[in-house]
Amino acid sequence: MKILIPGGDGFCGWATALHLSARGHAVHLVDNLSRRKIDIELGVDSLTPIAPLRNRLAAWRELTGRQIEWTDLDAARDYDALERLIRDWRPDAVVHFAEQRSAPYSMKSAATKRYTLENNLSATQNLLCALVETGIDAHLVHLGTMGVYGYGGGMRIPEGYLTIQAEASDGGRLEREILFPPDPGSIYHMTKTQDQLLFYFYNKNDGIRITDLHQGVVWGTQTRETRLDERLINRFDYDGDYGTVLNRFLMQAAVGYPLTVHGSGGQTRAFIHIQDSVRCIEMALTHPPATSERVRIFNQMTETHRVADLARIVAELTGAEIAYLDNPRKEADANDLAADARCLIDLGLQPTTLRTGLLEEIVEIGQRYRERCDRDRIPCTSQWTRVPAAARVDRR
Ligand code: NAD
Ligand code: USQ
Repeated sequence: MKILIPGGDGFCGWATALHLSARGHAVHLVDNLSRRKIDIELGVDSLTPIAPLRNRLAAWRELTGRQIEWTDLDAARDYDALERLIRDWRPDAVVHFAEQRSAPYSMKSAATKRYTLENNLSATQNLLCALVETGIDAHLVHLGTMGVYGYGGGMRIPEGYLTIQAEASDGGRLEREILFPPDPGSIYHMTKTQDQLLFYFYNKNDGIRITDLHQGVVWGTQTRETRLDERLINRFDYDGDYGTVLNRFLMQAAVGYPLTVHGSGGQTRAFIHIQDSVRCIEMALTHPPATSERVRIFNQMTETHRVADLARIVAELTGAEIAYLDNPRKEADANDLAADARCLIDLGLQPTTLRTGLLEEIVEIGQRYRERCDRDRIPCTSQWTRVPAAARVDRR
């Protein structure tokens, strides 16, 4: 297959690009390096020493003989160049990672709220528009988030669609499947709920074939391919804006920093290892929806855990201390989370579990690169609201 990968220099995109290239697919990245530029803006850096993208690509070619191409363009703003690229290169599939993906960054300021919304929705709209205009029948695979569901609000979460019963116009009863009601918890998560409506519309109106992968928090760093050489190493975000919870705990344990649990740690979230994430994307690509099929939605997750339990597991493994901090976010202090995730298992996924991968991650990444950690960048400083915690109304 010829696979275009917008966002292919990022954490999930880079690992996916190498995984697909190793399996013989022709891969072409689109990335404007905005993520590396945000690191500079925030004064932070990946814990792992990531090579410049050109060096990464040259190393991959030198080690494997396989060539990955890259076009440096902004998928949200350079529409004409994007359309031209799609028309000329004629991809069979597009795997879309090109969005601003940090919830805390999206809540930092008016500028980051506006950037996140404009960047994410325009990138998605531009890709869909370019597929329509060029008439190229590529399968669009999008990386969405479990956060679109608001973590269920006590209901078991289906894979995208909820069956409802309603009164019919003739007074009888009817049954319908509708998109699960969106309930975003940040501007970033809201952009993903709005992406869903764009997909619904372009699929209905133009017959674009789309798979939306509602992914949980990704943990781990390396895959089989990124391990081949240090020039291929994947990024590892640990700072208060981009670091995700489990990877932060692993790094904090390695550098002797008390594990930063928000509130009581009763928040339950879905998780998946980066190696499983790239396999799931490959399976979605090799099982495309039929031409007339509605948007296909898979929940891309393998386990659910409470934040406090993750901290306890990491503390037991390493002897780390746990700190319970005021929660900078506006989110339920505790929630249950039960979600269907059969589709990818039925396609053959054999998950990496937390128990098997944690220690390896602490040693291979956390301890190896601990000198690169800037402890001042660990605290989460992005506040969801200016309303004091005691005066907040929590609807969930
Ligand atoms: P990332 O920030 O590491 O990578 C995103 C990449 O997209 C970066 O290389 C960035 O430069 C590029 N990009 C952003 N906007 C662009 C634009 N307008 N034009 C061209 N390139 C652009 O993020 P990630 O962790 O790899 O996440 C990738 C996708 O997966 C995101 O859409 C995210 O919402 C989703 N996701 C990530 C996680 C996770 O835990 N990391 C979990 C669930 C879903
Ligand atoms: N948390 C802590 N301590 C920390 C960091 C986070 O307790 O040091 C808590 C948060 O308050 C939250 C939970 O851990 O309750 C998850 O936070 P996170 O930063 O790991 O994840 P989140 O902000 O939801 O975003 C990440 C990715 C995003 C993806 C999402 C999947 O950045 O791109 O969409 O995970 S999901 O969580 O399923 O919506």
